[in-house]
Formats: sequence, structure tokens, C-alpha cells
Amino acid sequence: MKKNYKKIVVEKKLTDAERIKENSNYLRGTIVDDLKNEITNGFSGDNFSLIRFHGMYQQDDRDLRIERHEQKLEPRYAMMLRCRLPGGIIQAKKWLKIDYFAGKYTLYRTIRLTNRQTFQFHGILKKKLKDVHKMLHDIGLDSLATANDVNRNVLCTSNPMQSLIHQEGYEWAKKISNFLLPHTKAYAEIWLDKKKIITTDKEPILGKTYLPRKFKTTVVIPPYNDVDLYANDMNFIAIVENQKIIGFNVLIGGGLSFIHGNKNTWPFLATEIGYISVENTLSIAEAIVTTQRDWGNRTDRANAKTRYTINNFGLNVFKKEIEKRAKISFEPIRDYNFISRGDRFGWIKNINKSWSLTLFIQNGRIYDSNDQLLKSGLLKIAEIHEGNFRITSNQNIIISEISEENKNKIEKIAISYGLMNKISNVRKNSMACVSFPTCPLAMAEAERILSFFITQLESIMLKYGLEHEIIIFRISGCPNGCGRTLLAEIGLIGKSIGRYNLYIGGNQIGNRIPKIYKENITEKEILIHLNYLIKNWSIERNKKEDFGDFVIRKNFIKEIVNPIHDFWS
Ligand code: SRM
Ligand code: SF4
Repeated sequence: MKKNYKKIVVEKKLTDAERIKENSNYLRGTIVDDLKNEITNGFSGDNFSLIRFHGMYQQDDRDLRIERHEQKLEPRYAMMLRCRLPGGIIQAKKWLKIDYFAGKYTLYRTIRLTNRQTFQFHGILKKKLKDVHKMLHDIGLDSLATANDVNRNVLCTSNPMQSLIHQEGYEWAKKISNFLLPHTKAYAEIWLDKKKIITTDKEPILGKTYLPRKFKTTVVIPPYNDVDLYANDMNFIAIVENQKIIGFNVLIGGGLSFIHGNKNTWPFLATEIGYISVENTLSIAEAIVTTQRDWGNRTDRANAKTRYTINNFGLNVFKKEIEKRAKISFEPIRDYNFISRGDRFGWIKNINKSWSLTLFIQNGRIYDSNDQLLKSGLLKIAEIHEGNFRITSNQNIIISEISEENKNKIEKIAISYGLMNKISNVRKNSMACVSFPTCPLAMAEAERILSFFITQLESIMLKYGLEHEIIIFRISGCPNGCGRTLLAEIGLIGKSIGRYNLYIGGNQIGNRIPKIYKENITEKEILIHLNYLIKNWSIERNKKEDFGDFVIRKNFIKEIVNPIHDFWS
């Protein structure tokens, strides 16, 4: 039965987020006044939310909360800033400034690579915010639209081997990112002290109240699905002929978050809607975004993402609307195939004879510790490297376009700073979200506990002779699922301190959602269950059968076919 959806929306009250956007004067709010207020390190009222459109989140150190409360001090407010870096590429010489800023002006002295191919600074005091934006501007970067209800950083496959196609894909990621950016001049006025331009600030694509919810886009070059496309709202899978991208298969409506106990929320995989030729890419992108803009639910943020809009209207109705707006008909999906999601570590020779070196960065956290001098090592490389750094969607880094002449020098640095230490396959394929101490939504540890779990997993796998195998293991500190746990073969989702839900049964190419195996269990219990499952896998697996496939075949868990029904059942 077709729902009278529009009527439902009109009758319900818009969310407060909508009021904030509507009243913000195109994302300005009173941020400028808050910047002058030296009494607090935080932002007030609507500005708390508005700064997110400019790429910053107000956070406080959760490890210090109780202590500061007892001392009757304001929470340790500081901002996290997320840079915009479509396709994840940054010139090595620009890295010098990034490194300097992180070391000198942030509370944590780290750079955090994210799983959307960019980096975050954590712990910037309000009084240093303009400095960071000016520094970014000086090197041609910004943090506009990396958060809140807009199209976020656009991902592109990191594929150093096929450099020509990769270059084209990367150009598309940049084009789409620029095309969907907010037009408001608020960012330049507030952070770069540009004079207020008398303007009507039209937002032709996003509209005055921007999108109903965050929106995520990828450009994908098969056979690698390192961007985890199925988690994204809008995806362009490149179809290549004669070493050129001739068009894209378009997939829409992916997303991984849910709310504990709320059965109206569920993860969903992006779904194929058709093939388009390359010249239609921007028109289709605009049609998809504006349909979601106009049809997305603005009365309930938990039902506002594209996957819910598609479910509310039906995929065919949504697709027809896109075709109508873009004045293009989709063609049938063309053949494509994925073989993996992981990064290819070590040296790779490019078609143009230059070299790439992919380095593993645990959790994407770049810092100097007693064991490894990651930050100093990357800085040393940046000082002599003439090419680029490419941040991967797996939170790792590729030193790309290395000349033959620099190859040995860079390798020596990488080895001496511990950047090329030998690590297991399971560690290479692990991921955790940030979680404590900076994430306000964290329910359990993720980044800070990942290494512990991996070490335990390594010894379980060694015990059963599986030490060379890959298992995709991921942790998220809450069901928002930032660590893309709901595309892992083994995933942990935080419930409370020290307790997690254990999910199993995703696959290695990332197009199957895992299912809950045990709920609300402790770290110790998790390890007991993993030991049991992996032992069984070692004894009863078919030749080369992956862990995620095994647990489904042996009925440890039911396969999720349609997450709307199967995720909660
Ligand atoms: Fe995320 C919110 C970190 C990728 C789903 N995410 C947050 C915030 C900003 C918490 C907040 O709202 O205050 C986290 C900041 C923690 C911190 O201290 O840095 C945060 N998300 C991250 C990062 C840094 C995780 C990482 O370890 O790499 C990733 C930044 C990506 C980027 O550069 O833009 C990150 N977040 C993801 C992903 C994975 C992806 O995009 O591929 C997801 C799941 C995919 C999806 O969108 O469904 C994800 N983050 C969320 C959600 C749930 C959104 C929803 O649809 O309901 C939230 C909460 C929200 O938006 O209300 C969230
Ligand atoms: Fe924070 Fe939850 Fe995202 Fe982890 S999954 S970074 S805890 S919002």
C-alpha cells in the first residue's frame, strides 16, 4: 500500500535541527560573537551545531569530566576539526604544516586519519580556531562541509597500481565534492575574516535548510572496494573501457547506524539503480541529492537518511524521480566485480614507473610513542618526498609518486621509525572508531582497546594454525557504527563501559551485514566466544572458506538478506 507520506511529514513538527538551519542566516548564526567571548572555551546555543557545517565539533575530554566537575571547572572544551580532502590526496609538502599545527596547537598532539580519507585534529582551543582555518587556507585546504547535513568528504578508491584510471576517479571525486558544496560565504567571512559580501547566499542544490541529514558519496574503481561503498548514500562505480572511465553504475541508500533497541532503525546496503554514461554524472548527483533534500524526513532525524527515504517512498518511485529531475533514463547495470577491501601494503610500482609505499597506521592515529615514532617518521618522509600522501578509507597512508631516486631513502626512514614493522593480516584488516576520550557519543572503548583485541585474536589464530588468514575485525564504541562494524566479519558495538554486542557473518568484499551473535557481553566473554568460533572454523572450514561465510554455512548465525526484517529478528 502506498503511504501518504507527505501528509505525515506536514502534520509532524520539524526537528530542532531544522529550526537551527532555517534561522542560521546560511550557517552564520552568532558564531562570530562566540569567538569573542573569552569567558568560556565553548560555543553557545545553535552555534554548537552550526560550527559542524564548518567542519568542527565541540567536544570535551571525557577522561577529565568527573575531575573537572569536582573542581567546579567548565568541562575541558576543545574542538575537533575535520579537513575536506576528496579522494584523500594531499601533497607531502603540505603535510609539514599539518604536522606542525598538530604538534604545537592541539591538546593531544596527534593527527587522526579517518576512514573517510581525511584527517582530524583533536583538541583545538576556541582561540586557535581561526589560526587553523588560515593555515589550511594557505595550503589550499578547508574543512567546509565535512560534518552535519551536507554531502561529506567524497571517497575514491586508493589504487596506486592503475594510476591513469585512479587519476580520473580522483578528478570525479573532487568534481562531485565541489559541485555539492554549500555556496554560503559564511565560512570565508567567519574563519578567514573575508568581508561580508552583500549577497542573497543562494543554495541552489542544498537549499536554505540544507539536507535532512548527513549524506555520503563514493567513486569506486573495481575490483577494489576499499571505500566500503555499500555504507554510502550515493556511489559511482566506474566502468572502464580502453583505460578510460566511460560511465558509472549508480548505487544509493547505504548506511550503517542504528539505535540500540529501536527496531525502526537498521543498517542497509547501497542498492543498484542503473548505469549512466560519464557525462551525466553531475546531473544524476544533483537529482539524487535534491530528491533526498525534498523527500527526506525532517521531523525525525532517526528516519532522515536516504535509506529511510527510499524505504518510505519505494526504490522505484525514488529512481523515477531521479530520472525525471535529471532528464536521463538509467541503463541496465553493467558487469563489475569486487575482490577485496584491504589496502595493499608495501611497495607497488605504478604504470608511470614511480613507486608507492602503503604504510599501516593502527587506527589512523599518528603520534609518537615509545614503540613507534609515527608522527616523526611521516614528517621526515614529508620533508624529502616530492609526491603526495594518500589517505585510505582503511585509515592508512600511501606515500605515492616516489621517484626511483628517493625510494631507498624513504624506505630507510620508514624502517627506522617503525613504519614498516611486520604485522599480522588480521591486524592489517582491523579498524576502530575514535570513541573515548573525545567522542561524546561513545558508550564503550574502541580505538584504545582495538590493539588488545587484535593481540588476543592473533594468539587464538596462531593456536589453531590460522595465523596467516584474514578476518575483518572492527569495533565501534556505539551503534552509530563509525568503525563500519556492520560490514565486518567480526564486529563489536559498544553497549556500556566494558560491554559489547558481538556481530558475526559479514564478508570480505563488504556487501553483507553481520548479525548479532551475543548481546551485551564482557571483553572476557567475547574472547571465549571468538576462541570457540575460530576453533570450529579451523576444523570444519571448506578449503579457503572465509570466517564470515563459515559461520553462516554452519548456522552459527542466520544470513542477513533483507536487513529491514533480518537485522532485528
Ligand atoms: Fe562517525 C558521529 C567519528 C565515519 C556514522 N562520528 C560521529 C562523531 C562526529 C560524534 C559526534 O557526532 O559528536 C564522531 C567524532 C569522534 C571523534 O572524537 O573524532 C565520529 N565517524 C567518525 C570517524 C572519525 C571514525 C574513524 O575512526 O575514522 C569517521 C570520520 C569520517 C570522515 O572523515 O568524515 C566517521 N561515521 C563514520 C562512518 C563510516 C563511513 O562513513 O564510512 C559511519 C557509518 C556510515 C553511516 O554513515 O551510516 C558513521 N558518525 C556516524 C553517525 C550515525 C549517523 C546516522 O546515520 O545515524 C554519527 C552520529 C550522528 O550523525 O548523529 C556519527
Ligand atoms: Fe563515537 Fe559512536 Fe562514532 Fe565511535 S561509533 S566515533 S563512539 S559516534
